[in-house]
Order: sequence, then structure tokens, then C-alpha cells
Amino acid sequence: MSLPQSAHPQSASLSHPALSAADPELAALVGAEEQLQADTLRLIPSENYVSAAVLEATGTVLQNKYSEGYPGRRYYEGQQNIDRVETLAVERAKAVFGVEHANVQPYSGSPANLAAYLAFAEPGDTVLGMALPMGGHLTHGWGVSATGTWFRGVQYGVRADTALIDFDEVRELARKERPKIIFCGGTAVPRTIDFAAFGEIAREVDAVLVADIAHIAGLVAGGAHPSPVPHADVISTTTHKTLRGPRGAMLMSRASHAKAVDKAVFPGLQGGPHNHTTAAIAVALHEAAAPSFREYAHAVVANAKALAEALLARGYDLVSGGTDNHLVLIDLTSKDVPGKVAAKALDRAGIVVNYNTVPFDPRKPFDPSGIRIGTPALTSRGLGTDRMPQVAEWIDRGVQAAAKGDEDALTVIRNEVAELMAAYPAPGLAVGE
Ligand code: DSN
Repeated sequence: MSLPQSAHPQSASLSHPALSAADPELAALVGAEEQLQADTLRLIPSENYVSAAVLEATGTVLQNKYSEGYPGRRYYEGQQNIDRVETLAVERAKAVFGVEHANVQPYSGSPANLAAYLAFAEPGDTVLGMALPMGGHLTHGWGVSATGTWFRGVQYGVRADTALIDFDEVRELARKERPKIIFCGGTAVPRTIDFAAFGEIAREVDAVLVADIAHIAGLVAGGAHPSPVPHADVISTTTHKTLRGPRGAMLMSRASHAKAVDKAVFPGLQGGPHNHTTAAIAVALHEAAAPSFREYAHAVVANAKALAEALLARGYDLVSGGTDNHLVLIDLTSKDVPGKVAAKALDRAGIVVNYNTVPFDPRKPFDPSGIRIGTPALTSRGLGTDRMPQVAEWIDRGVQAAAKGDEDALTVIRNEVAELMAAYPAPGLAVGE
């Protein structure tokens, strides 16, 4: 079988006629990326395929406008349509997540989280968040981030025996350190986040609880993960992961925090909102309100569970023993293959993952023990639980090939992956349809 990956690199660019004519070099790169996304099995849990409608919205003339301010109170004229676009996005966010207030202007997740600091803490104040190597995010007070240098980051982790969040530790740290803000959520948390437990601790120490649901927003919207709304003061999320929108972010909160949140985003931290992104967020939220999105969210979780089961059956060590959500964290220590070596080999096999630390990792973050995989993107292509044993088999063969340095085996897998993916056209891509 020939490799579709490089067979028609220019065909995708035909769907961008103006770009192809004006800048063929750039158009060819876009076309090649479309082909790559079509041919490969994309398992990075923070990535997805947006719909053609979301893609179109990001490419509209809305990007030509400056709109500093909020609907009805802008510093620029000509906002008749932009105000309605932003209001639509805000109202849809409120309806989908059941929140009293939504700000759809943060440029991405890190600025959204920084706005939460600006709204509820002063430089030097203590914040409590999950340690990055335990599954947290840089912006939850980790040292190399501005949030860990301008603020005093205190970090909690997971239990060594279960790899689950240690709530005794969280409570003890909160009582001792009296943080202004407690962050929950993360980037490598394969289990359900107990927002109620965090809420109870935050209330006890009078801290603002920020639930960062960037990874699981789509699962929350689709009812496949409990909602933080009854427990968190502020909810931060990106819009481009399981929520399947454009690259952007939102902050949601109780009405009582609306003013502080809005003031922190603009003028506190940002200038003009990216209106084309706001429009695409509105489209994504419209899609997330449809019954089919509930099915999608539940299918993401079912696929992740099936993939985890198939990997366990092949003798893989999974952090926490499995998953409740979209994400599986594999500890490759027992396979004698470093995470980075495995991730790079899998990439050559057409399986895109990222290397990742595992809790208590003896190796360094740039060369850690694990790989992180997830099912949002493959579920968007329509793969179901019946395909997960095959995905696990490819991962297993890829890891074994990485251990042996068997490039031929990786090429064989790459061909098999491309053949299967051709049967599942990717949303939003001109190729393979
Ligand atoms: N970089 C994102 C992820 O991959 O999880 C988090 O910001």
C-alpha cells in the first residue's frame, strides 16, 4: 500500500485558492498539515478537530476589528455586529455551563488563569495548586511560571500508592498556608476531579476556588464529567480541547465575581478581544448545546476506558490504574523505554502523542518516563470502542519497535494507521472527504 501521507501534499491547498495564489509556499505548508492531520492517529489529549463551521468562523472579517471594552461599552465605534457576536458567545456559555457570568475574551488558558490572579490576589500572596509533574499546569503556581515567581506557589500532589489527589494533604496545606486562591484541575489528571471536596476546603480557609477545566470542558458540557459550577467561585477553560472550539479561553463565575473577572481581563491584562475567535467560540458552544455533543462527550470517555483496558491487557502501567475521562497516562518504566524515545518512535509510526512526566518521576521533564494519550480527536473522527484494541496494539508494537530501534516496523504501523484513518474523514479537513 502506498503512503497517503505524502501522496497528495498539494491537493489540500486547492481548498485555499486565495492563499495558494498569494503565497504558495505557506499554502503548501497548510496543505501538508491538513494531510498530516488526516493520515495520523492524533492522541494528544488536549487536541481535537474543530468543525468546518468553527474553522470558517475563525477566518472571517471579524478579525479586522478592534473592540476594547465589553458589549455596549466599547472604546471604538462600529461595534454593532461585534457586540451581538460577543453577547451571543456569552449567553451560549452561560446556558451550556449553567453559570451566572461568562467572559469570552481571554486569549488562551494561561492569560485566563493570570486574570484570575489579578482579580483575586496581590503579588506575593500565596496560591495553592497542583504540582506540574503531578499533573497540574504551569499557571497553577509552578516555579518557572510568572504565577510561581510573582506569587508564592504552594503545591499539592497525588498519593504515591493510588496516584489520586491527596485531599488530606490539600486540606493540611490550605489550613497551614491560608492561600488566597486554590486551583484545581490540570493537564495530566486521568481521574474525576472532586470539585465538592476542593470547594469545602476553599470555603474553610476563605480562599477563592478556581476550577481549571480546560481539559474536560467538553466532558462537563456534555454531562460526561461532574460540573464544578456548584463548588467553584471561578471556572477557567480553554475552548479548543474537548470543547472542540477555536484556540481561545473563557472565565466563568458567580455574578458576585463578574466585575472583578471582567476588570482583570480588560483592561487589567489584555487589549482588544480577538473577535473572530469569539465568533468561533459562539459556534462551538452552539454545537456543544446539541444532543449529538452529549453523545460525543460520552463516547470520548468510553473510548478512553476501552483504550485503557486494552493497554492494561497488554501489560502497560497506567497512572492511577486507568481513566475516568479522556486521558490515559502511561508509565513506560517497566517497558524499559523512555517516554521521549517512545513518543518520537510513535510519531514516525503515524501515532501522535506527547512524552510526559508521571507522578514521582525519577527522570527529568524533558526526558520523562511516560507518554500521555487521549481520545478527543479520534472520537471526533468517529472511531468507536471497537477500534481501541487496534489502537492499543499499534501503541504496543510502536513501543516495542522503539525499544529495538526497528524502523521498518514503524513504517508498517504508519501504513496501517493511514489506511484506517482514511475510512474516518476528519471534520474540517478538505482532504480525505
Ligand atoms: N498545553 C496544554 C496541554 O497539552 O495539556 C495545557 O495547557
